[in-house]
Amino acid sequence: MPAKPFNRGVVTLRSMPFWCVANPVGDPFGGAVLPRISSVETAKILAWAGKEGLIESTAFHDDDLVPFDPANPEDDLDPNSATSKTLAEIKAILDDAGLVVNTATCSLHTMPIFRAGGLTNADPKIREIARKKVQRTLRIGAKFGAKWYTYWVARDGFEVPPAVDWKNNYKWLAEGLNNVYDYIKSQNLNSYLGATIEPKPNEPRGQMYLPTSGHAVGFIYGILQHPEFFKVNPELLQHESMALMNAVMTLGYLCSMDKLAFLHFGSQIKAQFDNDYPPLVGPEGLKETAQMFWVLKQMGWKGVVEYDCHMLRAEADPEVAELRRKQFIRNCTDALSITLELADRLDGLKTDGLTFSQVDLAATMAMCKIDPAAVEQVSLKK
Ligand code: XUL
Ligand code: MN
Repeated sequence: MPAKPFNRGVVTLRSMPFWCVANPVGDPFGGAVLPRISSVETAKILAWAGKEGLIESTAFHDDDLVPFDPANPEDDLDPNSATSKTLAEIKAILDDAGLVVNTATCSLHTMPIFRAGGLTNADPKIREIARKKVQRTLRIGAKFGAKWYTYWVARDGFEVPPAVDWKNNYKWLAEGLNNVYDYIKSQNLNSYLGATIEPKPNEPRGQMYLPTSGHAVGFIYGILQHPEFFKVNPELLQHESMALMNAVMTLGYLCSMDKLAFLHFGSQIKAQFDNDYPPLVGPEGLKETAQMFWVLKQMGWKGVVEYDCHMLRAEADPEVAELRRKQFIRNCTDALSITLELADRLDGLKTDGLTFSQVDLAATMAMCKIDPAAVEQVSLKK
């Protein structure tokens, strides 16, 4: 029973990842609030959301679905392994709800062996484990028909610049991503349209090697063997706002470079740690969020919007954990609908003869559906 594509405005599909729904919402100052749920239980909540018409798509890290044992990196190739059985069970649940998989990503951040980096780890033995884990993720993604493979920069970064092997770190990163291309092609993993880089300025490392979308595009063209295969999935507002970038510019830039694959979507207080608030939740970012979807329409982009956020820890109630998880999905989807409506209201905005400030006020009135007659238009008086 394939879900109907969403196809509203610039958004073709709405995607809710496994890790966002399963998130037990701990933070560095306090532990998990919600009970942990299995990958099969998470799939069932996602299937519920699909059947409710809230989402059409999902995404996962390899170990959101099944654990990884470095001593047995090909367990997924054995049809009788616990891994294969769990994957088959999850696939049946997603298929029944008509959910498609937007992206598969390899977690190179959770296991302590990757604490000093995954693809850029200075230890060739760790890089080899990372390579095998990426290949297994690519195979798992292909089983689910994943459209993209995502590399999030994760622990590939540093705290101590003189301790970094600058002559090699970007070469190792390129080797890791060239391997993604080579493996997809050599194994005929044909569901993949391409691979994406998700930049982030810091967290979990003090500094990360691909901090912004600009760094990611430069890296793709500067060093990768198949630049046409790689695009970017920025996380907006969060990741670029952490570095005081403007999301509208990021999207205008990525569309101009033809490098926007899909969006990770949520909300953020500028210059803070990665808040991962649900879209439109939090004290700031309303204009920027609406303008993001306005600029995508201007640029003629259409594609998948994937939420990448979690419920507020303060509202996570373990007594009603499943209800909160479901409300969280509804909130994200409501926020996207509200945003699309706000962005539509910016269509046809007349800017001729107005100063920049007047354009901003006119846009705000249009977005908030304020009748110009209802305000004394002193700004337009000389
Ligand atoms: C981290 C982040 C990740 C990636 C997938 O900030 O956004 O969840 O999206 O690994
Ligand atoms: Mn993300």
